[in-house]
Amino acid sequence: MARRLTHKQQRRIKQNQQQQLEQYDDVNTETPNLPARVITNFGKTIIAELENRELIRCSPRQNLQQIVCGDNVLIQKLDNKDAVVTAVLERESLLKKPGFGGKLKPMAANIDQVVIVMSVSPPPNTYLIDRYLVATENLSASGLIILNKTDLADENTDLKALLNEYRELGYNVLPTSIKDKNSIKALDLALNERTSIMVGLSGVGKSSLINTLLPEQNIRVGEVSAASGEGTHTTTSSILYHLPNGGEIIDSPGVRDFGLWNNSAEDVLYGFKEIRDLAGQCKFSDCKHDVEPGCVINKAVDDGLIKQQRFQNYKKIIHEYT
Ligand SMILES: Nc1nc2c(ncn2[C@@H]2O[C@H](COP(=O)(O)OP(=O)(O)OP(=O)(O)O)[C@@H](O)[C@H]2O)c(=O)[nH]1
Ligand SMILES: [Mg+2]
Ligand SMILES: [Zn+2]
Repeated sequence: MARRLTHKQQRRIKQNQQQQLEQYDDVNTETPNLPARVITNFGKTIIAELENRELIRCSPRQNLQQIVCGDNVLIQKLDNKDAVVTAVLERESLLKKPGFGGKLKPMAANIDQVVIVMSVSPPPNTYLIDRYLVATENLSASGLIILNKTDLADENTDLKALLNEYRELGYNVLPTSIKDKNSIKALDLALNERTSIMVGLSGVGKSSLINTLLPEQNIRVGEVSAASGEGTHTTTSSILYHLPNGGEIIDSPGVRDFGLWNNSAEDVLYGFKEIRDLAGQCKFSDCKHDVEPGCVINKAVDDGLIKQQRFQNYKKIIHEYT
């Protein structure tokens, strides 16, 4: 569920913003500050949406933190086409992604569901799913796993095993195909009333799924890509779309490699919920869950309570990325 701010929180945020704004000489305090939502940005140019759904091109005021898709901001209009972002409202959550040199950079804000999109072909990669789930758990967001392009599955593809493994962990898992209307309906339902972001490798069908959900939204894709000068098919910046039944979906550029995420060991453990529930019960408080005697995690793997594959991915992520 999308969390709504209480009146008290809204008042506090407003007061903070006013104080922030008054520190800057370059901000015109006569012009009204209008609330807006960041739909997309390319470089320093931001496309924000006013409460009446009007889109406006903005540049950020100097010294503002990096603004991302999904941010709630205040803007001041310069004319009918352009505006300045004067403040970024407090974020409920911030999803980051690996940038160049292994540094994490902000990707999208105020997300409450991460939709991890995999496709039948090439086959899904549990290591990538688990890495996205680590990010999801640390955001306190829900995780939805999509297995797209089911129309390409042949009798040799064992979809059931993979779907069940994550369902048993409590994640919502949906097989989809842009050619199967019922699967798109199920996806629509799972996105209802939430702010979700689609993530996954390039080419798995994130944008296609959104286009199938929102066929009439092609116009906005055109608008935005014309403004950015990008004529290509592949998504190059995150874009937020409204869903007809309430809620929002953010399309994001697919990753081409697995990058470095630089999570801390605590974050990685927190990302594996069935493992974190048992950690702390090992004989040694600094147990690395390797060869130590009295390791509860290793026993749970032996007993089949923790899946071998998940434990291997946990160790791989701990070793490579911390
Ligand atoms: N057969 C089949 N093809 C699909 C399906 N969904 C998407 N595709 C195709 O997969 C290709 C890539 O789809 P995109 O939607 O651009 O993939 P993406 O995940 O948005 O890729 P990036 O923007 O690069 O991250 C396109 O040629 C789509 O037509 C599906 O359910 N079945
Ligand atoms: Mg795309
Ligand atoms: Zn242990």
